[in-house]
Amino acid sequence: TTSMTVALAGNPNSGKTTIFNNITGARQHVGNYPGVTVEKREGFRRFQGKDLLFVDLPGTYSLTANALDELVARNVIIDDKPDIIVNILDASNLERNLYLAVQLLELERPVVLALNMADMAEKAGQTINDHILTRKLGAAVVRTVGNRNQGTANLLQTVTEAIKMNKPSSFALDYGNEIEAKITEVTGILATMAAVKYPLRWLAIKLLENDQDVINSIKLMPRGSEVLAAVGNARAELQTVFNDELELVIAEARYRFVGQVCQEAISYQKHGAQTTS
Ligand code: GDP
Ligand code: K
Ligand code: MG
Repeated sequence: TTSMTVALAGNPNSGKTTIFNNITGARQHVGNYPGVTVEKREGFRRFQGKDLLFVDLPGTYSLTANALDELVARNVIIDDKPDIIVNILDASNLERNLYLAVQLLELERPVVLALNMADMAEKAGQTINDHILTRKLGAAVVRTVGNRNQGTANLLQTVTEAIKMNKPSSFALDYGNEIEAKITEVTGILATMAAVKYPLRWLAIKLLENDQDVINSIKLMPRGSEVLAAVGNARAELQTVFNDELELVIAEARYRFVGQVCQEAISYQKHGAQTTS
């Protein structure tokens, strides 16, 4: 029988490898991704009678085509289609970590959010409302403290349930009327093309961001030039509207969304008002 695949994604130093080790113990293998020197770490865990294959993806802050680690991380998700992505977040730096989370959610795979470093967030006087995060992002939230191996069983339970539900992320950040109109237009063209391996909305956004990796692969497809011409026109129009590079406008929309989520989901205790030491 084939095992289910769980990809661990997250910012560098969010505790991914710690949690990977907590889960897989000695049952792991380290190699490289084909053709590149990026480390590939895989390990098995049997849970409730099922074998789970865990893949520790390279740590990244974003999923652009400008960095090899980021490209490897997103291509594993797109090409290998892990049954679920577990996004390990440093809960004490939630805003910065959610910037990657929204990009993972846009890839339309099932996602579980693990708020790791829950101890550090508490020490900093932060209270994070899981329900608001789940409502805003459409993904289950669990808490872990990786270096104390806390929350591991709960994470495995939540992952197992999410695999059973097999519900791809339907998260869609609202980029505003002008950009959304162009996303719809480009998605419409992409939908009529054969054998596009990417999630279409994600692909349309990446093309509008001038992502060279997806541009290169679309170029090779039948009617690729038609799509790229439409994307070029859309970019030119939008850059006139915003008077700025479209990739920056799109990045700012993500930052703005993440900022709003944090404003709603995190409350801060006054210094010295903490009940724990
Ligand atoms: P990675 O870069 O995401 O793989 O992060 P690592 O697993 O290497 O962890 C980075 C550091 O954070 C290590 O020193 C871990 O021991 C520590 N760490 C991991 N999880 C936690 C946690 O929940 N709380 C605290 N305080 N430290 C943690
Ligand atoms: K590290
Ligand atoms: Mg690591």
